[in-house]
Amino acid sequence: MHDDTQCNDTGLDRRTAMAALAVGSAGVLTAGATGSPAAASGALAGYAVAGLTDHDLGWSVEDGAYSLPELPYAYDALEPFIDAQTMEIHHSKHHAGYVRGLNSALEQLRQIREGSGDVALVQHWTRKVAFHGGGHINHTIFWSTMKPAGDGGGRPPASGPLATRIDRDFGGFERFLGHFKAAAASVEGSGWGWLCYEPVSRKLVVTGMETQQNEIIPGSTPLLGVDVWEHAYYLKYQNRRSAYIDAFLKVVDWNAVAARFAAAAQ
Ligand code: MN3
Repeated sequence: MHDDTQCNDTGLDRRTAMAALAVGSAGVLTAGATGSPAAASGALAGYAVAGLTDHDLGWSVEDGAYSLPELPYAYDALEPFIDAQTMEIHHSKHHAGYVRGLNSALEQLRQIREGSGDVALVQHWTRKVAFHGGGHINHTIFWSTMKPAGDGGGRPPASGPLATRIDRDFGGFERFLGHFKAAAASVEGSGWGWLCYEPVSRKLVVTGMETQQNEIIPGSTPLLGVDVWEHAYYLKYQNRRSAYIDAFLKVVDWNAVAARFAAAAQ
């Protein structure tokens, strides 16, 4: 298994990475915590974050830091598809670790700007912001696009703009599912499978993501992601990643995905 503190190889500069985290909310990260200008738009490691608020991300202006947002349901709510023990560890340990890592990296960059930190480590801490910031955002989206199967989770969109667009861009929902599952299953090592909205071509796209931020089309907006890090499924599914992906699809909140699409495609 991979640990949550690994670095990555993204080439973002500090300003880009930090500005990116401000997207979709009123100056999250940049304004209070760091003194950097908040960006009106941008991209964290290649994707734009539409529809997430300060509250969603646990941002506190007073503290100048993030906190772990609560789940919108109980740890056992997604049983039997996602087991309670995995959910609890995933949220309270792994997601919490990304929040801690993000706050720590931002604090280090602040100290560098104020002259008490080691300027030679700007690239290192910038990469940590991209990695842990990506982890925080990805998991926040992940939790918010699942719901219990008994409460409508897993029910595909029967109609509406998202259903229409999936038909147009993928040739039907089943073809989309095949593409999405293959992309997620074939991520090498730790990463994610995503359905994104790509604003230049104005199309839905499916892509794999390496670790928490790499290999995403720049500027695309994540709509639905499946976490395929082993910590997301190994307790229940061991090496059977595809079985876990099938189970995940039983608890997708397609109404939430449709809302994210509506916000992204405006
Ligand atoms: Mn995870």
